[in-house]
Amino acid sequence: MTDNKISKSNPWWKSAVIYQIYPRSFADSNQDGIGDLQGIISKLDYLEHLGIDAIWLSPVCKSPQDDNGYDISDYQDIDPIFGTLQDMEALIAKAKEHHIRIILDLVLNHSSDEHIWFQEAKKSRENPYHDYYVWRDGTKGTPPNDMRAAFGGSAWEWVPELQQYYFHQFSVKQPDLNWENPKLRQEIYNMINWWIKKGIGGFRLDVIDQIAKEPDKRITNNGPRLHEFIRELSRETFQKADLVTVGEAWGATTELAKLYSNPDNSELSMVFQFEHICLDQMAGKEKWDLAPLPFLKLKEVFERWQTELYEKGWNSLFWNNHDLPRIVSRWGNDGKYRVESAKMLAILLHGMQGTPYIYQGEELGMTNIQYEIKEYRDIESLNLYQERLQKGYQKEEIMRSLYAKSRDNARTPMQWNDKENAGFTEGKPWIKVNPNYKEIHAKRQLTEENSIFKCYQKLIRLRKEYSVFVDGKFRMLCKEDASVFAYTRENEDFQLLVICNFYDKTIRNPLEEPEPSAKLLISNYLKIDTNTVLRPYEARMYLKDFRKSLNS
Ligand code: TEU
Ligand code: CA
Repeated sequence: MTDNKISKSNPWWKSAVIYQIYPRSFADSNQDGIGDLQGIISKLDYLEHLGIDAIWLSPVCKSPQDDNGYDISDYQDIDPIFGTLQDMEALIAKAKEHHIRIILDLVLNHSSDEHIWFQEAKKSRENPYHDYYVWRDGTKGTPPNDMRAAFGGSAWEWVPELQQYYFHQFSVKQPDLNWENPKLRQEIYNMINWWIKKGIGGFRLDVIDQIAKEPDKRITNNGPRLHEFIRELSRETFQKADLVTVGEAWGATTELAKLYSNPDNSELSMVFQFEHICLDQMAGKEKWDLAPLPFLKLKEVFERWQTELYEKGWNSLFWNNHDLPRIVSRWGNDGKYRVESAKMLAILLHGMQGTPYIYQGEELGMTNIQYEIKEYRDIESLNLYQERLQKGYQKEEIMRSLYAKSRDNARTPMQWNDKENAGFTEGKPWIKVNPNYKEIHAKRQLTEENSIFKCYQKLIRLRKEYSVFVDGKFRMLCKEDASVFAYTRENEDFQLLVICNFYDKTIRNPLEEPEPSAKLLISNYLKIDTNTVLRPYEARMYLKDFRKSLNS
């Protein structure tokens, strides 16, 4: 029975669960070693069985693949490694039959340098496309300033024919688009509306907080015109249809998130913010300099986001994506307690307010990888290795950073079964499969009764069953406890109670026995004999139904 309060006043995406697919690593249909659209179509049964409502597809548009598709050379065509436009149309149609919407990844901060706009733009300063990008005069060897690109090196690239530099926040093959130019903005809106007509269910907006850059002032994210641009973009495109939109915003604070996700729908549905991800990068520390994970800080960040966006905005809930290490290897335990800790992290996240995202393989508890340096494929990882070697770092130290944080941790092929290459391809995979596929794979977890997959499946089902998952008010419990993460969510009909032991030691349960009327909705241990202790990574979710206690 579904609680009918869920559907009444809320948009569909507030009770939805979204699954992210990184297409090149998901399923290969033609055995060239690269995942593709037909591969995804062949797995729609699996995804419907899991219960998800939408797929966020990492970029599949035409691209030289310098940054695995985040460098787009034609926004209205599909890259041949993934298939054709017909395959994309087939995916949209077939997914719909499985009640699944397709969310496209829009990369609007930059294009590929092989996009026709950039090819034209660099022909002359007078070319009509020149101003689609960000140029500055200068002299060779003396860039306008010392800004750095995210993947290493200067953010400025010299073009001798024009005697100008162009600006790129990511690789040299990803020139930044100039959003100050209204003609460029209009081209982007036309392109998005073309996709909306094709039946796209929503959009994920790559580094959207970086579009309003002002490099002369060293401004990259949260530029002065950012929200003006987003509101225009939304008005001209998204608001015309019933879509979900999620902006990637590394620079988002709760205050900014309330603007982005204003319930009046003037901007986006929600943003991805990264405060709970970058906890070890506080105080000027760089991503690659490893530091211990601060648990109390994690709790503080979640509490703040859950509380401040309540009725004023909307959260996205995620542990993983294609840029991040696997959560079970980061906050969990990918050895002895892999199953328990993966489920605990799922239960913890899925009880909160917001739209949960599951990154491919997360539902199986897939883990990080340790490659030899020559086996890495990611441009960021490879550039970092060279840069740090030159700076005099020890090889072992750099490898430790890559083991912990390389984006390739998330990009190993999906583990479907225990056959060669985990059933991902019969060809040679573009990136090596994690050798633990013999143990960790979908086929096994589909049959096992208490698998991680089954835990995710149940959490998705529960979200659709009880309105408290959507609108319950969050309250943090045991704030100062250094190993327990516990909270309640409450609306007029229900109270949800979630309690998790975050570490591998058995501890005393700081909470009192839940009332006998409270029902255990889900947990990660088979039997609960005693309430006085919490076992390693133990997680429990209880539901109190106020309607029942009224009646009885
Ligand atoms: O990522 C934005 C970004 O700044 C980081 O996630 C980046 O990948 C890295 O972690 C920096 O250390 C988005 C996409 O998700 C990513 O895959 C792209 O490479 C990037 O934008 C450029 O389009
Ligand atoms: Ca293929």
